[in-house]
Amino acid sequence: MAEKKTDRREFLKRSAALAGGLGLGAVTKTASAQLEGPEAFLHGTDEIVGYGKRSRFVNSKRIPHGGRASPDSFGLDFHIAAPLQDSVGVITPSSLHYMGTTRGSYIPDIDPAKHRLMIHGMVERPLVFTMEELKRLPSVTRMHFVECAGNRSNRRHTTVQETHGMTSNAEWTGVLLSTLLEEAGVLEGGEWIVAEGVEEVKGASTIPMTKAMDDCLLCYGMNGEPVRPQQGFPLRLLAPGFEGIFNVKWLRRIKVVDRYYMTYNDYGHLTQDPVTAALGYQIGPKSVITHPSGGQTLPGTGFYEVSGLAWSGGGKVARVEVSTNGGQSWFDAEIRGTAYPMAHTRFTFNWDWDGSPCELQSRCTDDIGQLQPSRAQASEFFNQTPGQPGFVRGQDNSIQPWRIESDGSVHNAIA
Ligand SMILES: Nc1nc2c(c(=O)[nH]1)N[C@H]1C(S)=C(S)[C@@H](COP(=O)(O)O)O[C@H]1N2
Ligand SMILES: [Mo]
Repeated sequence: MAEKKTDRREFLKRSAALAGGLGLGAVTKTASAQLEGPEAFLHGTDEIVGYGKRSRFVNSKRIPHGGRASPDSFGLDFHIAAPLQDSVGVITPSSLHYMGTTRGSYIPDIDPAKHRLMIHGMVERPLVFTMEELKRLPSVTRMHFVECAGNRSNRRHTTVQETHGMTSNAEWTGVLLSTLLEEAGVLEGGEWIVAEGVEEVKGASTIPMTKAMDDCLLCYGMNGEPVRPQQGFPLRLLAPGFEGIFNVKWLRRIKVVDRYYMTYNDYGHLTQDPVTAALGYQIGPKSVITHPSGGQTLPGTGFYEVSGLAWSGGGKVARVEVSTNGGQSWFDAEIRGTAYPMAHTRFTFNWDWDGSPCELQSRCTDDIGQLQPSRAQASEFFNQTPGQPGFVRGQDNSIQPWRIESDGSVHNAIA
């Protein structure tokens, strides 16, 4: 009880400080305008009663990634980026979740009643499951991000959707892969699994057994409803924190094998050692400010809540820092809500903009102590040709700078 009272008093004190000290007055200057009624009323269409739809005044949309049309002239779908600039909280709505297909795909239209998952290879008992059977098993629900290894920022990108839109975060529900592997009984020497989707290129990936037994999930649920067709309906593999490509969609087969298999997807992951592989597949600690971000405009000086997302394939987000002077000094941002392992975590930073040009950056530290690198550090690490700018290969988890001009416009500040 006593604790509650203190909390409340603290809150009021803080609010007062915010209203006075940070110039919230400027934010509320339109409050005296005439209040108007709604334009119209929405009636009992299927959109209201059957399956809800967002307001027609909300038009946040995904866009094809990397200048490649999706669908292309053959009707194949390629990577599509999520509008992170409009995101609030940590959940990406299923309709806005980024979408990845390795080499372009027709999205399979699968009847869940006919779908089967086979577990075979180096196991005591090969097993085949219907979706109904999978749903009878003990389930888990977890928050996890997925990120494409091709989620890279470059100086031609103007918005955070272009620089970082190939990652999203959802609440996933399904069965732990370990539950099924234990049921099948992995034989001595079964060090890897190959997971395969139903489409022509099969979306196959080779994953170390330690990861498979640790936290891999076979998901049928996403954000409280069945996984969407674009995300792998009726069943997808989730390898938390691993590069997007390992999260096999439209999953139909898991084969336990004794060595690394060179699948179509694995051309970029040439390592035969399960431990090196597991580390190399992990997304590094990463963060980005989503507001203010490229293409947005600050309407005036005064108080702003700087807000962004942080994540890491190595664990939970432990700390996020924000710089308002191009990385010369750093201040702790506030972590909003719970930082879950391998999940987007929202951070905020109270900021008073004095109207002068400046550069905003954020950097993340995860709970195994990894710190997000600067762009120079990351590109030095990955660049095979010293002295050449840009990334030759490898993930880009470097710090994203946003420049604010004195007119309030926000720009990508990558040199
Ligand atoms: N079956 C299958 N699974 C796949 C792919 C694919 O082409 N086929 N693409 C992968 C890639 S490259 C990425 S980045 C992620 C994207 O997951 P999402 O579409 O749910 O965001 O799925 C992976 N799983
Ligand atoms: Mo991807």
